[in-house]
Amino acid sequence: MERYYQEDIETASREKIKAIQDEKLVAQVKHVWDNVPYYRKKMEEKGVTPDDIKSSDDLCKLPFLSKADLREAYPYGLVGVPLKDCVRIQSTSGTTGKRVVAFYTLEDIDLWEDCCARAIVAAGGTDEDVCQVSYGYGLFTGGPGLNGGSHKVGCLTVPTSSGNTDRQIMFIQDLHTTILCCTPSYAAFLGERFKELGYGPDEIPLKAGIFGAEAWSEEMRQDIQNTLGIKAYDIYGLTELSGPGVAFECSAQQGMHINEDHFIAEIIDPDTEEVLPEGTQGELVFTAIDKKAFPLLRYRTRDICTLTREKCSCGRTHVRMAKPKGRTDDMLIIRGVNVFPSQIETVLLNHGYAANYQIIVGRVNNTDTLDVQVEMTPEMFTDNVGEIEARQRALVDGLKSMLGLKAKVSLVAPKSIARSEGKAVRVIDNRKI
Ligand code: DLL
Repeated sequence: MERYYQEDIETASREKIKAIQDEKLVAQVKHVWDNVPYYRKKMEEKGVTPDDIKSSDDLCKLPFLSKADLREAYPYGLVGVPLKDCVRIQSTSGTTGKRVVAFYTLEDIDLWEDCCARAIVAAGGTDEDVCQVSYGYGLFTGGPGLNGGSHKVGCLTVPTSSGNTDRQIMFIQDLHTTILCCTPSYAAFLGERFKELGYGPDEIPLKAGIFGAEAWSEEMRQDIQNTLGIKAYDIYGLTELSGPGVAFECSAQQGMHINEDHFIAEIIDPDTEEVLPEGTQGELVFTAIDKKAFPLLRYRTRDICTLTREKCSCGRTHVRMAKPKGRTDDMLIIRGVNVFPSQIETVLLNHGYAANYQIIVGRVNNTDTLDVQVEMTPEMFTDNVGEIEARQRALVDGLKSMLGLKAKVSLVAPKSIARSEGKAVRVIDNRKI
């Protein structure tokens, strides 16, 4: 039987969800207008006042916020409450430009942790479970968010943070950890290490994993599920909107339910900013309707995906988002063709490889080059040149039919591509240098 953390709201009728959103949005717009001059100015420029926002149907009248706004308003320009009411910040790793710094009141943290608790219960978690949180702790939201959710569910929480793989494995085995929370690439790495140590899936006490923070394919899910002997659940979120738990997967594993009592989701055309109908692929935009310290309205995530309100077998009524296909900013344009790393990953996993690969893009004589380095698994490792070449050719063909592009494929020895304890680095684009 399906269990819920907050059944009333998770299974509420669409009418009830809309009524909640309408009421919260109207109040949130007023809060932002009164307390965030940066956004008020944007509203004024668009000729919108809080009086124009009478329900969620009016959301489309509001201006968008983007990462550029966050940079411009850094660090305090989008904070909606006096700093004495903020109790914490979290921040992204920020590879380019300024980091994103998000602020929280105690109530904001409470609702964030509720979202994570919903995800843990949806993955089968109860107060009988041992939940190992192997996302990074500190500025990254993964560790603190899932840690808080795990407490709320009453799991015995093991805050290992990321890294130190053999210690992770020791705790899993000794404490009989049943739920593992980490990035999918780290879960795959833990799976490899378990295998090396001679543990089969039946000898690992884990039953579920809650994996997110980066894009991962269905094929990678199957792989992780098989090596660890678990059911693997996706979880989505971003620092700007609190962290993990904006959306989470249920037992149906058919998309992630967005916590619509806290976030309103829209899909827009990233070029025209036009709102697209349900089911159409585009950029995901979120409005936080009850977070007070960092109340972002119509925030453009750059994540590309689709939404569906089709009935879900788990009984939850909140809208579902598909696995994000990638980000507008990690979509590669190679010889004019749009390529998402996730498409390449799908081909590799379909050919029996693990998700240990690197995509290197370059430019020679004004033509883009696409180089895919893939690790052989220990089982397929060989020094027979003919066999390696045949395998490489098979991948070149597979990539050609998926992308319509000719790539160069190099098979490399097992373990030669660096592993990540957090988000994996898949793409090296030398064209930008
Ligand atoms: O990655 C929050 C998080 C922590 C989510 C732990 C899930 C688990 P940021 O570092 O701000 O926050 O990165 C947010 O990561 O816009 C997506 O591009 C990507 N992302 C997050 N979850 C998923 C997912 C955290 N399940 C950015 N699938 C987002 C695909 C994801 N991409």
